[in-house]
Amino acid sequence: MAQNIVEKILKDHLKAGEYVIGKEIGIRIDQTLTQDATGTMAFLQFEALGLDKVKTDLSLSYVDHNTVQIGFENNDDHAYLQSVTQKFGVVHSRAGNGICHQVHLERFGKPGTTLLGSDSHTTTGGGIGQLAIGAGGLDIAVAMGGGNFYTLCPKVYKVNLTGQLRPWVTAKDIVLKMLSILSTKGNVGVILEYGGEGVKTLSVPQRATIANMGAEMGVTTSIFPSDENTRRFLKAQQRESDWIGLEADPRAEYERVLDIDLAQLDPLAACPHSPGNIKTVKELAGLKVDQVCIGSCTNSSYRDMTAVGEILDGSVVQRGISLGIAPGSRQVLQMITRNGALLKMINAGARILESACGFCIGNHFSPGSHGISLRTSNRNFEGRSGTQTAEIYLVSPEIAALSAISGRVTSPEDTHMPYPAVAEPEAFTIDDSLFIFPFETDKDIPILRGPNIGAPPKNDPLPPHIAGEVMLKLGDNITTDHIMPAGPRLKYRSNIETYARYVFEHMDAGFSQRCLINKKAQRHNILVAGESYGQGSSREHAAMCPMYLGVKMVLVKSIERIHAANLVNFGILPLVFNDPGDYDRITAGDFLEVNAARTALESPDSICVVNKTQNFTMEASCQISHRQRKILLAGGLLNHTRLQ
Ligand code: MIC
Ligand code: SF4
Repeated sequence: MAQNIVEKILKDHLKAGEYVIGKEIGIRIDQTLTQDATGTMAFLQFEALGLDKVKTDLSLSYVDHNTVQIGFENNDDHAYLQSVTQKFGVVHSRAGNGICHQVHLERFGKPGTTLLGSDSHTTTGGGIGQLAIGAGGLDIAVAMGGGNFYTLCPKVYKVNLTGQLRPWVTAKDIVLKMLSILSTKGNVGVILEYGGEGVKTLSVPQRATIANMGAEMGVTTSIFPSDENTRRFLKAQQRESDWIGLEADPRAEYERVLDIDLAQLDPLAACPHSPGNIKTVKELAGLKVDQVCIGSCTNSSYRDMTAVGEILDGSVVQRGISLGIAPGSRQVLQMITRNGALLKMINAGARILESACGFCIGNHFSPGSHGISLRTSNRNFEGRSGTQTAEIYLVSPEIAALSAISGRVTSPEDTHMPYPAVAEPEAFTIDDSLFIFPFETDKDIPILRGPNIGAPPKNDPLPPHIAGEVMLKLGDNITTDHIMPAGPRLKYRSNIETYARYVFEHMDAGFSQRCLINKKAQRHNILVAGESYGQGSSREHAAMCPMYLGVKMVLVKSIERIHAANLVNFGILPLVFNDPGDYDRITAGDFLEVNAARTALESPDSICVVNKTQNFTMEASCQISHRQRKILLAGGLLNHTRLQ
């Protein structure tokens, strides 16, 4: 039977379940990646599983998120990761080597294989024809131990690209166009497979930009064929032997087909405060800008950076604008040093930032109050930049660079500058000296645990009855950045007791205190929210810290894939209203009850929730698999795995 690319890879990796769309399947994972902000917990949990070595073909640990190092905490994390990875047979990419997704694409991504990463933008690997999925750290720990990864057998949408991009229209605009079609919600259980003649006009880094921001649509991942462009990229990375050809069979079937004519696209921008809020750059032209940030795992390749250098060449950044540029990897930085693009940036007055996540995660470079910041990254959630009142617009590197010179959002029609077409290099600079490759003899290496390294928190099995107060009633599109802020709090990722103080920090400063008081008095805490709860990051801390605070249940209109899995992994009951109208009948502070919660899970489509305060009942469902039900009953995946 004719197969699409997704089917080919999934069937080749199928370990549990049947290949039936919408049903849960377990797949073998060939490669894993972790980064420092989620990796410390992933490895602490791996240690708790009691295994002596990772069982994947290749596991990577990157240090790229917490490199600001104000105080001892980040450095403690790096030292822990360097030692723990050597002990367990994991390759470690040291701080300074670059952003995990960019570096992984350059040096390790392999077409036709599976990659699971504790970061939602692991999907970037789809650009090289890898089935690359983001998940919570505990899922990665299990996969590193050789366990299957469980996910819904996906609905596959084909994105049929035709034509060719016009000058100044970029890969970023293709994915922003996709966001304008599919939006940021309602795409749970979907994989996007790109195909059509237009694909041939896109290089691997351009495809990676598109696959990267699939995460913003909430799809499981996106994937491109592996073709001659892929082979050329791998050859230029001295990895041609990693290439295999991969394409859909001619009559492969898809759940849906979306057609995009590349020649019809315009430069686009995602406006505050959602990656799905799309306008054309032309519509925004003239808007005064305060800051421009170029980089992040979406747009920091050699090609992007060289184009930026060309645009900035001979100009100086407009007064009043701060331009920060973070090349995506040490390889990119080395190459733009050699080709002169870096000097052009420096001459233009750009502030050259470390090859790391930096501004993207609000680690530094926060805009001023009410500042307007143009960024090439993938998320513009309110407050994520570190400034609650800032307004972030997401654009291509080319538009960002043009606007940094003029001080206003600039549409290419308003300049006479020729478009800087940059060719992919024949050979990338290969220097793997910042990777630490483990040796057999590293088994006895001591693990370094500074005071910032805590332990994974423990949880009890799911209680027989859940009864508690609605501690917070939230609206639609609550992101994991709302739940568990990053920025200056990132350094507490390895220390749950401290990090938990900041849950919902910017929405309700007293939240964690109130929860802890209830927990002490043995009362449960409950959260109520609207559509698309838990969008964004894969950070399992957005479930782990609420668990630590005694949150036992969330009741929402809909929930995003990674966060839903994380809630189950940490023993929190995820319930979805059967009638979304019931959401309006609940007030914060109401007392809710689910009687006989453990047995109620046996009829997961109609679980009765009683509102004791207002005296009415509602029905909700718990859309999880049989396997997940056991995890939930055990109080989370760690307990469940130990029981087994
Ligand atoms: C993000 O972009 O939000 C992050 C920071 O990379 C997260 C991971 C994290 O929270 O550590 C992600 O995308 O999963
Ligand atoms: Fe890092 Fe930003 Fe990419 Fe997340 S989205 S991995 S914070 S660069």
